[in-house]
Amino acid sequence: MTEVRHDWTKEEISDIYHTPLLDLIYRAATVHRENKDYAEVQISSLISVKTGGCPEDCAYCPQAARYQTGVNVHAILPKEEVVAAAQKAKAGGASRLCMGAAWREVRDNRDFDKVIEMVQAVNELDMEVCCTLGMLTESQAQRLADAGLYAYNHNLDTSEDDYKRIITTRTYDDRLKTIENVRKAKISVCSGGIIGLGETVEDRISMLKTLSNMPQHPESVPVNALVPVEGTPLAEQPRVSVWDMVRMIATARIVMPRTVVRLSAGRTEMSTVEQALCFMAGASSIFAGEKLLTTPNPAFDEDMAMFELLGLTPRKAFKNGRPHQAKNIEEGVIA
Ligand code: SAM
Ligand code: DTB
Ligand code: SF4
Repeated sequence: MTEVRHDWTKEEISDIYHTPLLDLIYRAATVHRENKDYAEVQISSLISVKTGGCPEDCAYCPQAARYQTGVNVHAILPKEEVVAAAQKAKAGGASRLCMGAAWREVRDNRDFDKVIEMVQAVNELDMEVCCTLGMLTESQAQRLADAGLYAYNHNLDTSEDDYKRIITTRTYDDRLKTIENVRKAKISVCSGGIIGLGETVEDRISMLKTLSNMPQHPESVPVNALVPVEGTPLAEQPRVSVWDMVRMIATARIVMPRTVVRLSAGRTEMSTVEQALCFMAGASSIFAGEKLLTTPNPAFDEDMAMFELLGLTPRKAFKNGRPHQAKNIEEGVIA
């Protein structure tokens, strides 16, 4: 197994990122094989439990109230609808359901009580449950953990320096604080970013430095390609090249060798060949199901055909135990 480091410098990460492409893929694939069952891919399915009307100004997001994006705004879903979606996702091969809410932060109100009930209900289906609800206090994180939450998604999106260009209604420190609160509650941390926002390569490297220098690496790191949505300030951004996706995934794999690197938003624009390169470069997870939160994603059947073709198998739920039983990722206990 590769040594897990928390002291990567920008120069080191930059050298890795800029390695000639085939050498980079080869190195990342080697690290992947030394640390993980490379043919096993974790499948998460997303559901938006509260859509649109968000007070934040994230420049990429179709759910921000201030942009006219035509998103189908709705209040919190009934628990039954979420349970039905979880059952469908499980039948489609997903081991994890991730519930998203267009909130700036969690408030201690009836809606949070409803989310807690959803977490309990999905947990009872023997699925890993993940939430992405915005900022959390320590006690809210604990409440989610007590309800059986497995993971919490809270992305850094870009570098600390670039953050103000993308979001002005909260700070990078707010983001890091929530991640710390999630850690304290012994919930598995899912945190990554988006490429294609107009960031520089240095910004990508700087974000990977922040993630890989955390005292404990996030158990999962989603790498999203921007899905440009009409009405958002980033609607006219060109699509990122698959080579940038591959470089980002490979570099994340090398600097965080035991982490689950998720090939996230943007797959509808990618061919099977391009996705295969991402798996080769160390991706070990996807979001499956025909929708992400509000935008399209490949259907379960298409993904299963791809898995069959590439010889990949879906990871079983709770393969590495439950987070509160785990000691830490360095021992490869949870992911
Ligand atoms: N409101 C919560 C928050 O911001 O943490 C949770 C939901 S938010 C939609 C979850 C993540 O989705 C964001 O942090 C961002 O990384 C990703 N995301 C949103 N819109 C996207 C887009 N158009 N393309 C790619 N990723 C996107
Ligand atoms: C993550 O990193 N990507 C997912 C999940 N975490 C919540 C969300 C992608 C959203 C893409 C735009 C949309 O569908 O609204
Ligand atoms: Fe709101 Fe999250 Fe979208 Fe930002 S990314 S506008 S916080 S839903």
